[in-house]
Amino acid sequence: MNASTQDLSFSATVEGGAGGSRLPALNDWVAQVAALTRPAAIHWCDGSDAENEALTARMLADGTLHKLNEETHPGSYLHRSHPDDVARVEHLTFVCTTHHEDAGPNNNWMAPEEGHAEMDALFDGCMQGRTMYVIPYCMGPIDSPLSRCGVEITDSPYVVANMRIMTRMGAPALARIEREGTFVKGLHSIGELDPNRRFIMHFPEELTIKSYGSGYGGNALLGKKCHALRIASHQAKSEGWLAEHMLILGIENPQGETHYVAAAFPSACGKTNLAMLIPPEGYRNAGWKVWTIGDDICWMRPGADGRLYAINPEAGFFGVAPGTSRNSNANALASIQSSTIFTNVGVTADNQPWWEGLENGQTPVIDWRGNPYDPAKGPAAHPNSRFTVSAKQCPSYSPMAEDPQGVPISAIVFGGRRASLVPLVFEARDWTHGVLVGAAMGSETTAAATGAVGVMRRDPMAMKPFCGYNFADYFSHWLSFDKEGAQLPKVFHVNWFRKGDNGKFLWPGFGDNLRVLEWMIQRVKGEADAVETPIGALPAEGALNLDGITLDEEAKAKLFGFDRAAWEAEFASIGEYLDEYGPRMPQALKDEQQRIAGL
Ligand code: SAT
Ligand code: MN
Repeated sequence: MNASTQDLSFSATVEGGAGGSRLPALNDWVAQVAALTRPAAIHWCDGSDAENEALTARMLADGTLHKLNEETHPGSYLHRSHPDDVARVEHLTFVCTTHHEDAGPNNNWMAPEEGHAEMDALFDGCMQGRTMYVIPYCMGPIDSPLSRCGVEITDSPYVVANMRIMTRMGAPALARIEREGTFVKGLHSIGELDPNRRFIMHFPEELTIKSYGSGYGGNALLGKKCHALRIASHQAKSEGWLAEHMLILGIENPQGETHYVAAAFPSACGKTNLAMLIPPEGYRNAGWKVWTIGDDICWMRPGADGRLYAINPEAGFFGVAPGTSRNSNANALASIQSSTIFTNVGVTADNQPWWEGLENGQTPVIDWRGNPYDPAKGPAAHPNSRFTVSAKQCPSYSPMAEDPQGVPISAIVFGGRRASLVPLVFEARDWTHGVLVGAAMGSETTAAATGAVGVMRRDPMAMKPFCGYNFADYFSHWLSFDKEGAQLPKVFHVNWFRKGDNGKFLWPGFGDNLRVLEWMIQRVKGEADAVETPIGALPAEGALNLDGITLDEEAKAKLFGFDRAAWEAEFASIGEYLDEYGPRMPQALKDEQQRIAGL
């Protein structure tokens, strides 16, 4: 152990791994945090199986985890979070930059000194009697130049177990951190799990995160939204790359050619399903395959050939359980048959995990709160209940996901949940238009964050909750990629969620979304026809393969049509939205909005 770790002004048992690092800056920070939070023990995580087994045993003993049916779900556990702690809390999430303007109207802001003072008061003595875990992790393949490292300090063993699945955690990450000397500092405590003493604060200028009072997902697994999106988007801006809320998939055609697509959708809008798409039968028989690289986050940067190369910084999936079935996502279902942590799902009489839409013929007896299931009291699984599983368990996981150079992106897709107006698919005419399409994205809210569900809000590039700086600067950054030598992907917009007058979805979705992806790839190759409209290019009649599915006239008109009057109103509202950002909003984007607003 390094001398600086021994200089603690109080005594804590140090356990696990090397019990310290070779990096004085890391040891000093751990010592400072320990002096503030006063844990009973400090555990340096090495990521080993033995460590995981010991932690699991501890969590089974104290009720943090419940063992699920070992025969049907080997190595799998259920965690029930506090019922007031089941989703991200956007109103308690802050970006603390020196200048308020740098955080932008898209973020809650606090001055850094004030933010630190607020958080440090909460952290004062909060780990007494608890073990403090030090988790070195790497976002992205350990040997990738696109990857970035962090260290999360937490008093939640559930967080450790999840971080072990979601990131490359432990000894190899620590070795990289010791070599590089820099890392993102994430401090987390579940505190009292009191919603009135809960904050998620980001200090992008210091590469620091402080999160208190929640043990749930994106609030607590700091490598995910806090680091890989909010802090990373800030880093990416200064270093010339992009940190995005996007899935990445590969589409292999019958000729054996694979095209990679990155797609941004808000939380709980089907990213995991699209990333793990199973081609419809006709496509399967013809030899089409879909490969999963990632389901939530994409880091990309221009390569020597001018194309954008992308990695998935994560190593696992933190997917929404409800709705996951053999029909909707057989790959996800196959992935979660073993070694999976389920959070806030129901359980059956024989102790199997259960959620609405599982459609396996079983019934729940216990709900997500741990009470006897009573349909009158709501669903058995919380609508934002989750599974945490290693990406390696996914049958469609691409070997290219581990490639340190990343995969070249042929198309970028933006999409939201829009019951009306927005057709199934359209193509932006160039990069600037594509950035506007992303900036103008709207979607109806979901259960992934606390608050009302089903309310339409602007969610540019699905980054509203995750962009760590002013959206106006973010759009400028996006526009800056269009420079000499760039071979940028084509940009598309999709809407799987268009409804008919009867309130039912018009497009079958799921596997059939491959038809839309096929059209995009054909457009990339210059092989498919389109009709130009002011909002972009729509598939020409017959250009998108509809063999084997029936769409009535209303569906065809709404999925492939363009309603001029309704879009005029939409563009007026987009213009108002851009104006909210004042003079910082890039003129090129405003000009683009004006160009189309005339229709
Ligand atoms: O809880 S998370 O933020 O990790 C999941 C999501 O909302 O996308
Ligand atoms: Mn997400």
